[in-house]
Amino acid sequence: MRKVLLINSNTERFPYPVPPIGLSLLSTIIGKTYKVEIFDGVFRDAKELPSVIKAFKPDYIGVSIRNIDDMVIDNPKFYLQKIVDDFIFPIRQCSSAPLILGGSGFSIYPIEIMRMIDADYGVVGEAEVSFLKLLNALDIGAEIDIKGVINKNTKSIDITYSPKNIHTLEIPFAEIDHKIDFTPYLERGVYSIQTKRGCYHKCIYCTYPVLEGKTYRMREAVDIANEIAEAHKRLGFITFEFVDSTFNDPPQHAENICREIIKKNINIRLRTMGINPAHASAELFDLMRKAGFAQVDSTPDSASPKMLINMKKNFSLEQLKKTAKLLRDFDMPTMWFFLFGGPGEDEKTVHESFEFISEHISPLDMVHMTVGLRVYRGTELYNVGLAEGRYQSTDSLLYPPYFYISDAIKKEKLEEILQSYSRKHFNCILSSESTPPPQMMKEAAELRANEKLSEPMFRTLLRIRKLWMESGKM
Ligand code: B12
Repeated sequence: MRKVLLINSNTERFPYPVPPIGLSLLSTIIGKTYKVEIFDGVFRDAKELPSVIKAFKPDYIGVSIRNIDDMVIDNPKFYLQKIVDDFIFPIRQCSSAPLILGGSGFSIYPIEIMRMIDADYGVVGEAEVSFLKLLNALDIGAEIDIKGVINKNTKSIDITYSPKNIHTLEIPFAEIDHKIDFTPYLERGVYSIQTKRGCYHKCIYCTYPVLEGKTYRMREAVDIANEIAEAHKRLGFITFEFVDSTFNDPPQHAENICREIIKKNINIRLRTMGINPAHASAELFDLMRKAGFAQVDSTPDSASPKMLINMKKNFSLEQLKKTAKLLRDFDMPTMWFFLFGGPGEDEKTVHESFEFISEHISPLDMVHMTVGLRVYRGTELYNVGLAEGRYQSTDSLLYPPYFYISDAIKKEKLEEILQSYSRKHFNCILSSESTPPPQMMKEAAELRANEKLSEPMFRTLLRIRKLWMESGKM
């Protein structure tokens, strides 16, 4: 049996370590015909890689590139260079196995990254089918002509993956804990679950439709509940997190998933990103609470009626207010995300968002405020910036990361307003300042232990932040 080493090159542990669900899925698919091992860079030191390669002697090496940068405008973390230094370079030094790249970060910049990294092949987008085909073709020395597969000489590729007329998603259970040592994730991490792929929203800056396609492909609700129940049986009381672009779209899918989980009658904690206000309802939140949801992320990006239109959000301010009220009524701990600086943003629109934040968001909930929108090819914002002459079509925007900020407000003014707001509102935090200092983490951990708090960590951190701000410590 030929051997494949899959490497998770994501070493980021903020805001918490995320397990390699994509590699776990690939491992299940190719594991039927190949011997597979996953090296998980989140918790294993990349320095161990050469000895792992020497012992395992892989015929192929696949490296997953999830994060390129952290999308923070000031002092951005640029992960890619570290991946080259800590993973790619040592791999090339100790193995001549074909090196294959993939992953969501890679798929946003496939051509640029193939040029930057000395790899043999790259698989763009989801890879359950194409990666297996590539390995099979390499086994027999066949010509490589597979949709989504590129090499160093590829000049261009249509990165928009849009399967037509497919409504179901058939993927195996990821069984992440069978593929990697899951023990360290039990402390601060989550168990990732994907319920569908695709996104039909048109938010101008977003890569999700580019990466996953513009139509939803859904798994059966009962399968998702079974996957959760089985993992729960193996691991006990853990947090499961949905990694879908938006959780409650289509709404019936989300509701059905909750109903199936409720039927299992298991003690778990659930969380999700992407609560879309257009389809939030009391029925949905009631089901979510009963299923075990302990916290959600809500990403309206703005609460200015003008900006909701400019950013092509699919909901109105009224729907957003209704969602905020439902979240408070159902006492659902929520992390809110706002993106400031999109096309047309000015002082008035920023203040409109703040009006909403002050009046409708519980002070117990955290509000993340990001300055500037990271621009990616394949998005409408990219074309806006191009038309405004901010960059040329030949500029890659990969490094340094390019951020869009409306000329009607400019970076300095925007930062000044957000900073002054965050000084007055302890629950409003700039993305660039969102990593809690070690002392704050320590105090939060102590408070949780002493008071036996089971609330989400962000709420405990906000308590400490409030104390620090009131006592002038920050
Ligand atoms: C869910 C999610 C989150 C959740 C994670 C929750 C969790 N439990 O995992 C949260 C909100 C915490 C999060 C945080 C961050 N995220 Co995020 N996240 C996503 C999202 C929406 C889905 C990722 C996912 O799990 N997909 C499902 C799995 C099954 O797909 P996959 O991993 O892509 O794998 C498939 C393919 O890529 C491919 N593949 C993967 N690896 C390999 C390897 C080989 C060899 C091959 C051949 C193929 C292959 O095959 C797989 C199966 O088809 C993506 C956007 C997207 N739609 O992809 C952004 C995304 C990955 N995140 C991104 C970023 C930047 C971040 C943060 C750095 C943001 C921040 N400043 O905090 C952090 C980093 C967190 C960390 N510790 O790494 C960016 C990365 C691009 C970039 N700019 O660098 C993305 C692409 C969003 C974007 N802006 O476009 N994220």
